[in-house]
Amino acid sequence: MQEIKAIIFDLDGVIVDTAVFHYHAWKKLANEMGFDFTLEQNERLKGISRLESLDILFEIGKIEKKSAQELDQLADKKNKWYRDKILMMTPKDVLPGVKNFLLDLKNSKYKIAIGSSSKNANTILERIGFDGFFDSVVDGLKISKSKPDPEVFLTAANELNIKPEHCLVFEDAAAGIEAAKTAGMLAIGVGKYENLSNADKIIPDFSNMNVLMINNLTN
Ligand code: B16
Ligand code: MG
Repeated sequence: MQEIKAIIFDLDGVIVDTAVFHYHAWKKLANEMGFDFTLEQNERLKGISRLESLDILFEIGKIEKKSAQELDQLADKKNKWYRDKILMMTPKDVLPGVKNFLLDLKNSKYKIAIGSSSKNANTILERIGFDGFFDSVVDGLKISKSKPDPEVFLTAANELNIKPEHCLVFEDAAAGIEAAKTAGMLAIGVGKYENLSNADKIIPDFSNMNVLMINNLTN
């Protein structure tokens, strides 16, 4: 493995637990349309854009295709419920170990970036006190194809001026692991093996993570 020079973090489910807010909002929409939506089914939506997520939800609920205007209205509705939750976030919502690890990285040779499919990424970063903290933030507003396409991570590497093979990505979603690997980066899963079996390595969370442990992840 090549030397690691940059670390790219997914946002939802890695820095903060907003994945659960997405789930509750999609479940509420599914329930309104007359069907249930389980946590297991929600795994398919992680890292995927809002409208692509709605497509998958329709497939799960066996709902007939709607017009583009109706789809936008449903996606907006879900996004309003989701934003109600993220607007109440504070720096206390940063997941355990993440802040210390990020500070450690900032004080070392590594560049750090966010690579998220979310159009709400900057709102979340402001709420949790990480506004202006990262060397690059690539979110759903900067890309045209969401994960599993590698665009989000390749754009981050480009903004950092670091080659993809020198980048390590932390991801909680199967689609994100695929995106990182397609980009030619080291893909580290954060969470459970059953959802992240394609990752190069998996960590449960960041509670024991520090800069020295990056070497363990590259071997
Ligand atoms: P929004 P990530 C992704 O963020 C989420 O995992 C995914 O569930 C969501 O649909 C997507 O962002 C779009 O989010 O509706 O806020 O634009 O995990 O790539 O940080
Ligand atoms: Mg995620």
